[in-house]
Amino acid sequence: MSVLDEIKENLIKGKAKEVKELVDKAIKENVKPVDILNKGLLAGMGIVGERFKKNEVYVPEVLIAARAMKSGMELLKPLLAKAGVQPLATIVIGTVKGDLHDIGKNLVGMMLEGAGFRVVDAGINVEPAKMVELAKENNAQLIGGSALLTTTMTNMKSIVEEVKKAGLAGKVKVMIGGAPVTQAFSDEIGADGYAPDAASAADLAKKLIA
Ligand code: B1M
Repeated sequence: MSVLDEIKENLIKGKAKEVKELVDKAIKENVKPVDILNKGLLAGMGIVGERFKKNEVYVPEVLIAARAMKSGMELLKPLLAKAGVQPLATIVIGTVKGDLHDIGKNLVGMMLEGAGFRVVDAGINVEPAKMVELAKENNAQLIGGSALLTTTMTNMKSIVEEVKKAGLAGKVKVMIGGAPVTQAFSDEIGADGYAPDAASAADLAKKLIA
């Protein structure tokens, strides 16, 4: 098995220590950092995402795999920056105003990172204007809002409105999700997309920037 396949397989199993050691080994063997990223780490995270979508693995397995990815990324990040490898795009994510639930939002962030995005996490209980401010500051192409309460999901509409107010409609796409959110609600408030789970959120983000 090649070192890249070993990285992929160990990441799928969530073996953080092994992933870090294997990334180190690959670097010492002069494997290109971009290949370690795409054919090792992101390939493994992609498989975890697909299994999560099919309910073959659950939240804990995804969290453990994401932790393994992070351990490998620690070594790889400076090399990728040196090699001029750019993330796919930047996305600002946050749980909407009034809402403190962040487990799903964090999972979405990890999947997005696993898919190659730069993620700016605005945290919980985020004012819609703050999301837009962060998008401007970070030159983000996407904003992702998460809501778990029927009473707070309505605040997603304010994000869409703030994006329009800032003259960024079409330039900064808004995607939304969370247990009470639906495609119909997304259409109703004029969001650019809805995803039912974290792996689909990464797919949607890729579609929205294509
Ligand atoms: Co709260 N809570 N909670 N809670 N809580 C729910 C959501 C609830 C359904 C429980 C219930 O009554 N059965 C209910 C909401 C009812 C409703 O509005 N319809 C509820 C309530 C009422 C409340 C309080 C009001 C309770 C109270 O104080 N009286 C209060 C509100 C606080 C506030 O936010 N202002 C509250 C508080 C809390 C805790 C703090 C105790 C804790 C949160 C801890 C934390 O997040 N750090 C908590 C929890 C844990 C839950 C439950 C049990 C679990 C939520 C969760 O993390 N799910 C929940 C009941 C349940 O769902 N069984 C409940 C796991 C997570 C992985 O799933 O977040 O759906 P989820 O994310 C998924 C997808 O939705 C999607 O991807 C994720 C992964 O696949 N997704 C996106 C999420 N965001 C996305 C964004 C995207 C795309 C996809 O694009 C950007």
